[in-house]
Amino acid sequence: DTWRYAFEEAMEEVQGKYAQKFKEEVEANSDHEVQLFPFGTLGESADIMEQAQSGILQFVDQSPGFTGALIPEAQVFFVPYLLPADQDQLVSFFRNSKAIHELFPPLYAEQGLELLTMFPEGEVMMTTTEAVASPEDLNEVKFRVMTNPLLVESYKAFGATPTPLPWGEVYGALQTGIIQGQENPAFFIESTKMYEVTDHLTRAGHNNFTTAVMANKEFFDGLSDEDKTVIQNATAAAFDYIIEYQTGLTEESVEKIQAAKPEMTVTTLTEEQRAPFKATAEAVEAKFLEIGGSQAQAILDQMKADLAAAAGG
Ligand code: 6CS
Repeated sequence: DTWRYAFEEAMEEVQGKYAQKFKEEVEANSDHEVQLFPFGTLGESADIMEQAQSGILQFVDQSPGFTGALIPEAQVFFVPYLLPADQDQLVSFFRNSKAIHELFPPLYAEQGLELLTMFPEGEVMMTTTEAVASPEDLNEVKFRVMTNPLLVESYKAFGATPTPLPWGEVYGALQTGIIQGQENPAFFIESTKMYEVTDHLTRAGHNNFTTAVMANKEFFDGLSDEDKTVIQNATAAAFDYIIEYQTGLTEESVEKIQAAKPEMTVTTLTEEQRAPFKATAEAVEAKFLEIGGSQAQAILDQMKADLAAAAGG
């Protein structure tokens, strides 16, 4: 039989690479086939999630950036400066986090989803039409964010006017001036040519892009133990692969952006410049506890314990 798997990016972007590896592993170790649906073939993130919940799709990759309304606790990934900038610590967190492996799965299960994995896609960077060195520079800037209430709050705290939009509308909205900024990992800014419609790239170090892969729960629960093992092994192999795949990807992508558009400014904010952005974290965290669902406190506490463990402390 054929299992259908949709994701939010193109085939040669990070989620597509992950999905291709997952497919390869499943097909090498079972008689099942996996059919891949990249961004645009079945709709926006919200559409593919609905299709996975209803069982039209067996697998879906949807980032917490779009899962906020469904699972309010998943908004925790938008508390700025919560995840570490250090790649080894970040990977260790994703591998070992009790929040991810034990606390989140029941929350996804309530929505008819079997959470298979979460993985990082890279440092999030801002691209804007005017240079950004401080929250004041974001004043009056209509800044596109994913449709996640806490991400909206975090950009409000950064001084911007957050504008939640599905991905498919972002390029056009920048082109026509409806918005003047957006954030994404470098590989995605490069592959989707966001640099064509913005002029300044800013690294505030405030986040890493997290994504999640899920199966329809009824489908998953109905599988034989053997098939469940095939899926779990494919998930683990694809996780290792996608971490390895991303080695050097961020800096290579920044270089490609600069080569494609030499006049694009690339600015890594200094610790001093980051300070006012970092100062917003406490208020955004408080907001998370307010709007992050009944398990918000438990998730945040566990995340912090997991992050401390990943930091070796
Ligand atoms: O900004 C977005 O909406 C998209 N960014 C990435 C890196 N992946 C998918 C998502 O839709």
